[in-house]
Amino acid sequence: MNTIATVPLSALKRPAPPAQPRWRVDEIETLFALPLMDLLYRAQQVHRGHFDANEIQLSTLLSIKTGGCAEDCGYCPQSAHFDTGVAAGKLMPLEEVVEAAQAAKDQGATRFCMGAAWRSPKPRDMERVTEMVREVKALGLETCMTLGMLDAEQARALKDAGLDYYNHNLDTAPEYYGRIIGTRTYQDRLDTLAHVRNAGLSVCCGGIVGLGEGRSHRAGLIAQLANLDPYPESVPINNLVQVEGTPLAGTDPLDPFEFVRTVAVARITMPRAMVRLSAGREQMDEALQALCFLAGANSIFYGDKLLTTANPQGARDRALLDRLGMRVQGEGAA
Ligand code: SAM
Ligand code: DTB
Ligand code: SF4
Repeated sequence: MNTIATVPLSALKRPAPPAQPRWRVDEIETLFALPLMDLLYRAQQVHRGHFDANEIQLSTLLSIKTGGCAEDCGYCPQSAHFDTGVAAGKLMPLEEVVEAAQAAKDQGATRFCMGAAWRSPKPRDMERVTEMVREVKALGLETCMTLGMLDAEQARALKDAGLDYYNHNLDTAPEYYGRIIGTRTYQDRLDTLAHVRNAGLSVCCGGIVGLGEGRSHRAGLIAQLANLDPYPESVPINNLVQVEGTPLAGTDPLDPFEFVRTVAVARITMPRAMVRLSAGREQMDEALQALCFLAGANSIFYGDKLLTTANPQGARDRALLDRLGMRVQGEGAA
């Protein structure tokens, strides 16, 4: 008797890997509510279980297409919906991108992230950005892009060109999202993330705080990120940089300790992720940045500019890491 024919197809499949434990929002709120010293202690324990706690990764960011974006993200100086003084530019020529990548490498960056202010790339754009990935990769740098929404085919094309990471943020909790962005839905973002994951790219996905949201929304954002299966390899935590002309300019700034808590909770719930202390460092003093590292942040954007706003000067970052006795990933002592 042919046993195969009588066994249901599902029984022939390999057993599914154990499901990643899901975080409930209330469990994450409980973490947020811990006394700060207890929260930092737990975050350090998790951090040291997976990383060298004295090592920081440097990523450099380049805006390859600035301003004039069709989306209406309420925090963003590059949206065409707001008058912020950021001029709409064209896609940067390949040679300039490669030059900037080489300069970043010379300064110690190991990852080069290219960002474009698009709703999503057009076919002509895809030809040009895949060429950029090939050339930057050939310099020996890890590559990351953030170009807006992708479909499955675009994600595969970027993977085929050699892209390592794709950055696409969930930004905030689903319940608060509609207050900030009207032109693309939360589900649109989840769909792009699924295409990126299915194409075999590593996922860089985080959010932004200081939008006037409450702690429950910050916990909701972390729950969304931590419950992605698998959770992102890289998690940027941005603190709102208030830009005149955006609807969010004038928002009450977030308590700095609440920012530190958000980093710590991201570390605890996503133990193996690189947690990146992203936008907002220029507005933080050095002691606060050190607290973020203690909370488990282990990556920063390095270079004088983010996309359109200021970032600390490279020399200042080097001096800070030196004072903290921290090393740069891929180098000797800082
Ligand atoms: N246009 C692409 C997109 O949104 O998909 C990629 C670039 S966009 C600038 C990447 C992220 O930067 C946003 O999701 C947001 O979290 C962060 N960001 C943008 N403007 C910011 C600001 N003023 N302050 C802090 N973070 C900001
Ligand atoms: C991310 O989460 N933060 C970076 C990167 N991904 C592309 C961008 C920060 C932008 C800050 C505002 C600006 O400089 O325009
Ligand atoms: Fe456009 Fe990205 Fe800015 Fe939103 S965050 S307006 S999609 S550049």
